[in-house]
Amino acid sequence: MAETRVFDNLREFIDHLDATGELVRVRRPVALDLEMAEIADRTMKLPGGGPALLFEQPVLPDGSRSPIPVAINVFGSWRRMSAALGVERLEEHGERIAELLKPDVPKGLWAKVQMLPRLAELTRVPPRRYRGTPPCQEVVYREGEFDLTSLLPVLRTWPQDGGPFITMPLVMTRDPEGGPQNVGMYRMQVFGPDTTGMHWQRHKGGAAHFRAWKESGKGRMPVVVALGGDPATMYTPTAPLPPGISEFLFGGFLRRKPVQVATALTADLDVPAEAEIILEGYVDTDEPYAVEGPFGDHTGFYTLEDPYPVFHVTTVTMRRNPIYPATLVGRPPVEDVYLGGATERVFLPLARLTMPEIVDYHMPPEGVFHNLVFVSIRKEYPGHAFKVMNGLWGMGLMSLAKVIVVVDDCVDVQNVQEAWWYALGNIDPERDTRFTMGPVDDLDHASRSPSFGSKMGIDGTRKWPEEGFTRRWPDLIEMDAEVKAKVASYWDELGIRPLG
Ligand SMILES: Cc1cc2nc3c(=O)[nH]c(=O)nc-3n(C[C@H](O)[C@H](O)[C@H](O)COP(=O)(O)O)c2cc1C
Ligand SMILES: [Mn+2]
Repeated sequence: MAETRVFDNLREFIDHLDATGELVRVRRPVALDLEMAEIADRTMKLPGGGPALLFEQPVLPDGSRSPIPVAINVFGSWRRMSAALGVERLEEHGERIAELLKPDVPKGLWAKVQMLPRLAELTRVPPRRYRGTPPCQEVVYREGEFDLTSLLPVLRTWPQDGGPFITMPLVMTRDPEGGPQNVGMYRMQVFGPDTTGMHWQRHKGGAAHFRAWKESGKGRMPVVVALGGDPATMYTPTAPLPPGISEFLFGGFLRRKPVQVATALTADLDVPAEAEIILEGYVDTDEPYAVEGPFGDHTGFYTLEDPYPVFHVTTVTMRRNPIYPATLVGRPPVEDVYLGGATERVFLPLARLTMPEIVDYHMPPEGVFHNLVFVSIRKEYPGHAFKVMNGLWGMGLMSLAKVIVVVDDCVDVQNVQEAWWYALGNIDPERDTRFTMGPVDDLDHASRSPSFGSKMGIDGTRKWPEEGFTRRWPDLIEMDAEVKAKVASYWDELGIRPLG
């Protein structure tokens, strides 16, 4: 495994991107209202995802300059996403997880000794408490001393958006009974000087905690939001970790170095000590919801107005010279392709734990994560493709998948054209598709009711006689290995190249 750098905070990561030619500093003043989003969108749609951007002179809606620069697209390429997670290839983390999940304790002393590094990795994982005043609490604004609408350079990204939205927050909550805290990335619409929306959708960790607080009758639920942190930790709230698995623990695992945490000033919640900005406050479970949205969303459509809880900010802490991290959410492809892509690679071994027949899966950007999942399997029995679909529809946030297409292991599902070619050629549509029902993503604007709808499974595998296929199934075309090798040996001499 290649040794790669571990970054302790966002500014170190940005300096690294600057030094390696992955960052463009935008020095001219750029309006936070729509203009910055247009630059970000043009950048993210460049081949390979474009560079990271640091806007040094964000212009607030009243025409004044914010002293806080805005970082966008820091995760927006495979190279940057890998660097953020401390690896050269994202698959390395999948391999590390697969290694940890191996159930066998080997026999023999030497084999046991060889296992030790695997276990030592885990002792380096739990978060550590920062000693002294953490960087994220260098400056403190108490109630009445701040106005979010001018303090933070928050973007309004699309013309019909209901207002400015904080798009890259780490939202920390805890169950009223205690236990590990959750960290999720849920957008926050800035409503006023000290209030925002809290857009945790019903299937998410924050929403589950909210329901538990409401049931407990305890009223105000403490919520703390971090902006920034080390880049691995900044990614973790986007990952579909099972409930109860700590994002900070996972961040430490990815970094191979503990996440430094500090206790928030007003709540029993931990924050990444190296964050740029912290918003502390509460959601009052007895307060009526407020209208959130519309918001130009991951789907490429606007998510319409919907009622969501209100986050009251009572304290803001920050570094002396903070950087404000943001992302642009919108029509694909944007930065979330790489955040979601990292999750796809890192979580493959977990899917394989219960379904070892899965060779690979892929959620292409045009499917916006939940709309389309390609899966390749080693088919071993009749109906195997349907077994795998049903398994995926029962697995965490994968349960939200709208269309699942299963193909054989010879197909590279990362190659979407290849996956469609194979699946479409192999189906008799009536025989090989099935519909079922289940929870769907809250962002789905087509489902019959919010967050509930139908699903389609497509069995694109080679059909077996036991599945009722009585005709002869043809072989795939493949050239003889010998002939291929012969032509390959003199191919370059022929001068056959792509035109212009
Ligand atoms: C840029 C970005 C913005 C997101 N915004 C939201 C959001 O507003 N609401 C939401 O429920 N999920 C949102 N998500 C998805 C969640 O972060 C994701 O489902 C995560 O797994 C939730 O973590 P949890 O299981 O701890 O709740 C967003 C993801 C990204 C990458
Ligand atoms: Mn979680």
